[in-house]
Amino acid sequence: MKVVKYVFQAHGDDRGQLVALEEFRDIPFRIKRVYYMYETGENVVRGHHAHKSLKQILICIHGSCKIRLDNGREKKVIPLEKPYEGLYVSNTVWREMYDFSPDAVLMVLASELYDESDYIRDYDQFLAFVREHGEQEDSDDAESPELKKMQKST
Ligand code: T46
Repeated sequence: MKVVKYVFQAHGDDRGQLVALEEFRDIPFRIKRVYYMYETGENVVRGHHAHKSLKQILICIHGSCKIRLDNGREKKVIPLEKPYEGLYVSNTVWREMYDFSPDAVLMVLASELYDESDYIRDYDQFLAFVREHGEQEDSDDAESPELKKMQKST
């Protein structure tokens, strides 16, 4: 499974750091929604689902956490611990977020508005969906030449 992680440009000066994210320039889709999670309890595992069409970028803007990605054939664990790194998570990937540090803030940029009917919450249904529709994790969007420059191989 190919993991796409972006390293965003930080504009640092003697005052500190600033990261700016623009759709289609830094993020491979139109950003329709932003949400974030914080004060996640110790030993909590969030997620446990995939999506039919939603694409997202996960950025741990404070603290750290781990993301387990599963495309139905292979699983990978990606630590997120830098506020200038973003993990691209395509729709047809089962995801779990865990091992949050007490100060972790996980921010998510999403390609669609919130829609419960887009969730696949049953693992067997997820496997059937991938069999029927194929994997879309290596989407052309995420692989555009502009964005490729920012990709870090993991
Ligand atoms: C995903 C992972 C990375 C809303 O009302 N609007 C929203 O935009 C979202 C994301 C959630 N909610 C409500 C629905 C639930 O009552 O917030 C509650 C917690 O959501 P959920 O249990 O889906 O959270 P996670 O952390 O399991 O999953 C979330 C996203 O839902 C999901 O799309 O990929 O983060």
